[in-house]
Amino acid sequence: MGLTARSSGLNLLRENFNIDYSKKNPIIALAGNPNTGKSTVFNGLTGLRQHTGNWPGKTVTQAQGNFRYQGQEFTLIDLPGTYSLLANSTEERIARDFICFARPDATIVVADATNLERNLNLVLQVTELTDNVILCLNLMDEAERKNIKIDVAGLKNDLQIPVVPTVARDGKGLKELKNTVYDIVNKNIVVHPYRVKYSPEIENAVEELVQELRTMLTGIEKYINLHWLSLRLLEGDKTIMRSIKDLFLKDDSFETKTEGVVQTDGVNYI
Ligand SMILES: Nc1nc2c(ncn2[C@@H]2O[C@H](COP(=O)(O)OP(=O)(O)OP(=O)(O)O)[C@@H](O)[C@H]2O)c(=O)[nH]1
Ligand SMILES: [Mg+2]
Repeated sequence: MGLTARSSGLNLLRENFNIDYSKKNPIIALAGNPNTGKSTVFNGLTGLRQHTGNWPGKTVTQAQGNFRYQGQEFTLIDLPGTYSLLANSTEERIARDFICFARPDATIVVADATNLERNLNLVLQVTELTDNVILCLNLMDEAERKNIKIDVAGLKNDLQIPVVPTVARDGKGLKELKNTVYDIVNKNIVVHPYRVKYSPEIENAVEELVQELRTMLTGIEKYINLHWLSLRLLEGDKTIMRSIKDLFLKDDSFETKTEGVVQTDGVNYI
């Protein structure tokens, strides 16, 4: 099955998320656990040039703003604070769908440097979905106060993504953050994040499913990482196919065809 006219371009997909795409700015998403300083980073980067509304069809607030760096303008989207992208709540589904389908040009994950282990969970989930991820290690002053020492170079090396330490409340590190966004968007830095490797059984099942999805949803790999989608289907995520259907497909035969592929364990994904 081919995709319908609704999905004939990335800009059309982005319109589903109320993104003002008229300026053709690169889109930068800001993700992170609750209370890590996302809004402080957002305000620090955008100043007063921001606009708030709701995510389409949801009561969750959406903030958008612009910032300039080296003569280029970027649009920043503040995603709801989430501990994961497993779509267990409205907030998680919004964040997941945005990164998955609006395909931001870069995603900044704001992490609490005093609570790195918990925060890295989300970082690994985001890097599973997209390459262009920047880890913003915020609250570095608090970490220092608590005598927590972070091996930033080691972290960067392990995750294979840019890591920028910040104290957003004091504006520290924000210029470096803008510089990193600029470099990624303009391909001065090419990011290939570390990805968790699963057992051969899982990787083989994923590969089979990727082939099936490629045939079933012609052209979808332009918009979504099929390896990631297959993993979600294998673990029984009931929301992802609904999101794909809402955003991409009008064809009613999709449900039947999808069931044929992914209903082997009796779970209905629609
Ligand atoms: N010490 C310190 N405090 C910070 C820093 N960045 C943000 N804060 C403070 O941390 C608190 C939470 O910041 P927010 O920007 O609201 O965090 P958030 O991630 O947007 O929070 P939610 O939207 O509720 O998830 C505020 O009191 C900020 O002033 C920092 O680098 N150092
Ligand atoms: Mg906030």
